[in-house]
Amino acid sequence: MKRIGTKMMRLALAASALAFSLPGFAAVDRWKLNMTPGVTEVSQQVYDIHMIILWICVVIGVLVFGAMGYAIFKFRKSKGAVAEKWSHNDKAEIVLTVIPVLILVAMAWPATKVLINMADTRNAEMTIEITGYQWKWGYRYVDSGVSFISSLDRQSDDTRQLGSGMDPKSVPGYLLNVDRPLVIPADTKVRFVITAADVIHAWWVPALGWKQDAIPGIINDQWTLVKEPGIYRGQCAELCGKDHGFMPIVVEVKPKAEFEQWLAAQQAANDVPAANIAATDTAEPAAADAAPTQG
Ligand SMILES: [Cu+2]
Repeated sequence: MKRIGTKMMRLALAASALAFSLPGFAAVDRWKLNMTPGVTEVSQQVYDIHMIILWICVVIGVLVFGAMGYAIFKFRKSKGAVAEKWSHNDKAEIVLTVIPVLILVAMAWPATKVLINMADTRNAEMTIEITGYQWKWGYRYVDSGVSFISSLDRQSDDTRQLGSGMDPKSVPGYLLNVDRPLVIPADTKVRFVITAADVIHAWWVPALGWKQDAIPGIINDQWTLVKEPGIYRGQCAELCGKDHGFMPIVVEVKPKAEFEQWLAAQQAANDVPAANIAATDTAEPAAADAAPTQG
């Protein structure tokens, strides 16, 4: 048991050393154990709630374990302590029920407020449809008809093949880059409608503060508003088959004007009437060796 534990520990350390030693990804802090505050108002609210609840738990933990420790050391048998005989105390039961209920309500109140805000996709300025496939993401800009597939970048994909002879350390952003990132405008409320074409996936970019299941036959929605341009990364977060670990997400947030230029260029390159795009999207073939139902 101990040997397995040590082995697992070594594997985990090796994996994290590899993940965090990538050139160009120095921003990933090796010892950052806490949640990220993210880059949106929602992600900041989620972070704030996480911190409030964490500190409430710390205070409760200190009080409970402190009282336990005190009782254990102060009233030990070797010091001549004798257990008192009592079975019931109404006052204690009421106090110990009411206090936790009040704490729970105090925590649920702000959490529910953030959840309601997260679910409010009204007044979005644009809509993007996200479709999960084994093992890539489809993006469709509903208002303009632009659509494309975003898969693991070629260099990572070649390198990861068994016996490729290529060194993952030499690939910048190994397994984190895609061939075509999702591009969204800064300072714009973007609504996402999220679904899947084969099995359950989940679209997750931690900096946006939420994770949403992509389920065949069901459309979930979410929204974001990123103030600052930048590149934000994520992963499929629902085990979806053998290449689940090879369908990263890259979101590129461009200044509004630059985004408009980009979109116009895509429209010109796509040159497909909007009606046809939906049809080509769903015609995306699922891999034959896909896991049948497991999400
Ligand atoms: Cu997936």
